[in-house]
Amino acid sequence: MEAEHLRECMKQILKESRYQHVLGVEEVAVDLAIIYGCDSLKASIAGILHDCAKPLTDDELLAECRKYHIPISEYESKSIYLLHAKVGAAFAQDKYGIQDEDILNAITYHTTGRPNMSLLEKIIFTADYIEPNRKPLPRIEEIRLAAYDNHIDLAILMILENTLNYLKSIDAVIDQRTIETYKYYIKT
Ligand code: DGI
Ligand code: FE
Ligand code: FE
Repeated sequence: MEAEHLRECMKQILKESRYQHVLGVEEVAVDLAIIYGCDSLKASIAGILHDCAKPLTDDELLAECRKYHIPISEYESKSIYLLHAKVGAAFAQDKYGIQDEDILNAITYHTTGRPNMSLLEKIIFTADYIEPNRKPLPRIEEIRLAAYDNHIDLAILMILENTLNYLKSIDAVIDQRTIETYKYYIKT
């Protein structure tokens, strides 16, 4: 579980642009860990590994779900790519030797979030969205400011609003977990 080794592994399996995204997520996750008082090594490792199942095709993701006995929700069966999060956590454990539950949960919930996220889960969810290599997104400066200025829950709420608006605009099926997460963070 050495960060440099895991980075090297990701460099091998991810295309260059995705690898740059991963380095960006890692860096922002470490920043946020320092700001919010989270373990920065855990943030680093979760950041490096969060998209480790991203290169898989839909068929490969489904095959891995069978292999690891990962349950597939109704929403995941309609948007198979969502499974890169759960399969990523299974790979983190099985291929990269990660045992820490909090790191594994941060990977599992990095796409939809979930209500009442742990600090590390919040950090990875947020860092995935605000890392500097992302193409321009609505209100991104405002979201970055909130995240770096002690208002991570507000950043999470704005990210969820953006994601829901974007998914509605393209008529995508919205995962119930994303909606539950939004409902939770709008109350905090
Ligand atoms: O893997 P990344 O691209 O770094 O980021 P991600 O894992 O957050 O995935 C982002 C995509 O997932 C983005 O296009 C929005 C989509 N997404 C997020 N929540 C949902 C969703 N797609 C569907 N269908 N339903 C959701 O609830
Ligand atoms: Fe992802
Ligand atoms: Fe990502």
